[in-house]
Amino acid sequence: SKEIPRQLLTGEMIASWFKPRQSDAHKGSYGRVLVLAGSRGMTGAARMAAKAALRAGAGLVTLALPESSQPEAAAAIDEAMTRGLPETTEGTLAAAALEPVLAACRSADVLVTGPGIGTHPETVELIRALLPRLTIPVVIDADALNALAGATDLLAKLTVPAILTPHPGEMGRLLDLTVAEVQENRLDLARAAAQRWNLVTVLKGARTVIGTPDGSLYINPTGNPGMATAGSGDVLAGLIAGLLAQGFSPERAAAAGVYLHGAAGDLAAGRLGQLSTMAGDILEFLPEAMQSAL
Ligand code: NPW
Ligand code: AMP
Ligand code: MG
Repeated sequence: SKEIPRQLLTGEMIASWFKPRQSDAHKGSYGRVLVLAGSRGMTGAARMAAKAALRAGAGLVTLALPESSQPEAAAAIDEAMTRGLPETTEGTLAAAALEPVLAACRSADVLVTGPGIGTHPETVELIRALLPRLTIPVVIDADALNALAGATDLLAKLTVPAILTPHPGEMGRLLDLTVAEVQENRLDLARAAAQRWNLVTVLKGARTVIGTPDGSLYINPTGNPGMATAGSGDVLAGLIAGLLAQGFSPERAAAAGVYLHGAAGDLAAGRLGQLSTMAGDILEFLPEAMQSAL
């Protein structure tokens, strides 16, 4: 893969993509993010994605989750609006959530979905029915990626810009490869997926690789193994969605999100140590990471 053009992300590159806020800006100027995430027992993933979208600077964030989890989610996050959706007896998103989700999408600029939704067959059905009907850009993470395993033809049917954020396990499920096979071929696979499905593919892990539909690749130098901790990826998905909602192109939202997420993880590990770093700490250090990069 020596001949593949690739670029190492730099702080200067990222900084040049951010524009100062207009003095007459209002929250409507910075986009509305709909976070479709969470299920009974995994509401933390949903909250962290929502908080990351807010930290990224999105104007309005709505967290939509199974109705029995709504009170708990609402109590733990002040800034996001919440919305309860039809659920299965197991407290996961039901297939009947499709119309309410499409309605919520009509008042959003970006959707991020997958963190903590689980793999209930009805949830899988919902995600598979939803994606082809979307009219807003989407970040597809975690169990929304798993819902596409064996149904990747749906990705070719997307009519909106999309960003996939698989870890090596999720990438393996999508492509029917082992984790080892994914890791041996990270650059080629990220690029091939991006080109095949005409979307941005963020293949996570040490040195995250970002493939774009035009065939170019970015490699991220930030981050550390302290970020191999529960919820780390959920923060990244929300962060990218928050940037997308503010008008970043999918390529730049993905690249800037990955870079800043790693930079926040590096600050957290510097202060707290790699062992003790938690995903919530990545969220806490995001402002400092953004201020030092920008
Ligand atoms: P192994 O174990 O090494 O063989 P899953 P998940 C592999 C939610 N969460 N390098 C790994 O392989 C998420 O949002 C909720 C190599 C293993 O097979 C999801 O919805 C939280 N391999 C759901 O949980 C906090 C790697 O992938 C597999 C790799 C399940 O997500 C936690 C594990 O992946 C969590 O975020 C790497 N860098 N990374 C909450 N508080 O609510 C992964 N693998 O089975 O998709 O499980 O990622 O934990
Ligand atoms: P997830 O597995 O979805 O929670 O995502 C994990 C996040 O942590 C991704 O953004 C990874 O790139 C990041 N991460 C995990 N392990 C490492 C590592 N060894 N070095 C740098 N970043 C990592
Ligand atoms: Mg994840």
